[in-house]
Amino acid sequence: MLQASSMQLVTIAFSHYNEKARWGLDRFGVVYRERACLPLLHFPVVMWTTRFRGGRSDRVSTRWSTPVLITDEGERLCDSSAIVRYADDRHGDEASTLYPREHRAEIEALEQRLHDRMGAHSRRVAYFHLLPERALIAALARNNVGSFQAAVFVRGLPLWSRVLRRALGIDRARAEASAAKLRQEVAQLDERIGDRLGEGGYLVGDRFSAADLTLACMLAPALLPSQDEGYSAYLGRVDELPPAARALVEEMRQTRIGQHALRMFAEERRRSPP
Ligand SMILES: N[C@@H](CCC(=O)N[C@@H](CS)C(=O)NCC(=O)O)C(=O)O
Repeated sequence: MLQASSMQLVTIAFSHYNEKARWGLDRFGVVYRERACLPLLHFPVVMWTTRFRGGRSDRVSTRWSTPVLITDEGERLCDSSAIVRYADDRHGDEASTLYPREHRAEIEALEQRLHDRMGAHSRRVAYFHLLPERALIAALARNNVGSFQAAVFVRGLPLWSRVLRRALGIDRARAEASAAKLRQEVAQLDERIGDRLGEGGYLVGDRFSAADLTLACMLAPALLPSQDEGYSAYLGRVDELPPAARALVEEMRQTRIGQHALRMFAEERRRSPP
């Protein structure tokens, strides 16, 4: 049988869906090798790794999306939630599980809602502001993947940028609508559970769960947590953002939901083994 260290995780390195998978694996000490890609350059790697079978497309991604985990038993998991659940089923126990039995249904419902409603909107807003900023995209590439891949991406930026805009529906009108949906989602969550979050509370029940992990990741493109703050890839620096993006990030960081997400990175992400 193959060793645990032969597990392979194909990622778009800076993506929040991929951070979710890494967090789930790291939390339970699962050893894996990451093949970090940049958007669009991930296609051949995912095709090859899945032997052209891919996963399933969903509301926010194609069937060739990342993360993809190839387990030590050759199983292919092509979805971030499935990867977190895999790590949890395999290594979690009653004390460490991210899906405590008594709250499982509520946690899974929240996980799905955040995936669908928050993840795609925070991504669109982030791309809308970053794609015109060649220097920021170059830094994103160079700080997350090897120099050859980064150079290919930066060289082809006008082309990748056009393809990404079309594929993800990135234009001013839709980015503004996404920012509004993000604010609305944050406000609704705040109304529902904001009071519980101060003083060290959690989204569901009284301990850290997959709901907190998912919220932190799905909101990350609008919070831009640094590696010192706990995010495991480079997302860029808040003080280098163009003014409109910086204002949104600062606004999101000040909400109770944003504060909670940052606290989860600080307290729960950094504790995980590298
Ligand atoms: N449902 C998927 C969504 C993943 C997703 O959207 N991944 C993006 C990363 S930002 C991706 O790889 N997009 C490229 C594609 O869809 O081909 C999950 O949670 O794993």
